[in-house]
Amino acid sequence: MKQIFSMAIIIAFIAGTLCSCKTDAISQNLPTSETKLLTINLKNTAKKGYLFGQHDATLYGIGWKGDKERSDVKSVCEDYPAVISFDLGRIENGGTYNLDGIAFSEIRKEIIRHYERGGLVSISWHVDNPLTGGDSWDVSNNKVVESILSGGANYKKFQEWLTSVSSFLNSLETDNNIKVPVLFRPWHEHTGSWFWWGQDLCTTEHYKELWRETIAHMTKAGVNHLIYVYSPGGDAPNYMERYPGDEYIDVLGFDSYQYNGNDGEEALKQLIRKNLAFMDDYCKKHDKLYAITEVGYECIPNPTWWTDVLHDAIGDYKPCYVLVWRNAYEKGDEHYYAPYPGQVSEENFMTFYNNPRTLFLNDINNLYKQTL
Ligand code: BMA
Repeated sequence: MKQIFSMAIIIAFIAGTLCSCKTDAISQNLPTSETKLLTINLKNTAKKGYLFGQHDATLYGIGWKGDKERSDVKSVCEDYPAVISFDLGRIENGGTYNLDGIAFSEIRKEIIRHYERGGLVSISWHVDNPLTGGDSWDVSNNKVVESILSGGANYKKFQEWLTSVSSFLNSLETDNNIKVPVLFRPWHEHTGSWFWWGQDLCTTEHYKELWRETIAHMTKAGVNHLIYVYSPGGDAPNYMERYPGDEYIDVLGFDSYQYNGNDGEEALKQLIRKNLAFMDDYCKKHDKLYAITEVGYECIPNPTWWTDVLHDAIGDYKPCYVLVWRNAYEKGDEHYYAPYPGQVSEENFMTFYNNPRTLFLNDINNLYKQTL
């Protein structure tokens, strides 16, 4: 954190955006210097390799929950994932715990802690259905999005839900009053129809408006430490159809998983290559970053999956980060995406870890030191 912060000062100073501009920056909702720095660092690290990430990595793992300074990835390679993602689902109801049973106070602590280690943080939001009272996966009604946009019957309620999110985001502050920059990834996997904001559940215009109103709310609430991430899911032949626009999005991504056991390997590789090829081309032309925002093979039964499938599929493309989903503590050993000691892909994960193109926490801290 120290290195990052010092570098933030140097860069911000060079760009002439520091000191007396701080108050102005807040009133105009310009991104904080740390947020601008994060974008610069992501661009720089993407030239060298991709940051490895995992969802909820330090909150729990297989056979444990809530242990301090622990992560299954760390137990395997003695290093933390460079990126850790967290989810705010259920914060909208004023609840104490998120949809996976983790207290928001713990999530806040871990976010700040990971930033202080030098790591990056991403946040998704599996938000409940504001019209039916069901969860994110309740797709029983195709008027939900319309109902929460301005003019809709649930507009006010949804603005209050957004306030719960913006208040939480604004509370992500270190003891030195630095707001932790966040890769914010709402409304994900909308190209499928499994969430109430999905493809068949709203129109293109309503989906784009949902993004615009979300960002407008954040801006009004003074949330100026977000990097916005767009992440369609699955095959997404219509990847750009509902893209809100370059003025709203900083990072393009996609979510994709291996299904059908080892037979699904080729399908996943092709999907990864197809999406990376598209994003690489688009992002070069539009000066954007791209990432694999979620990927994985549940329970990783292929002992060489890390090198032979994931890394092989990524090839020479330059996503800035690649993130696998959670090691669910509450599902026995049936729902996990990173190895833990004794898991069949553990050894291969070490080969993956030792590849110079995969970047973990120690790598970013070393890279930033070199930059200084
Ligand atoms: C899904 C699964 C669920 C979980 C949700 C949000 O992919 O892992 O068990 O509730 O993500 O984390």
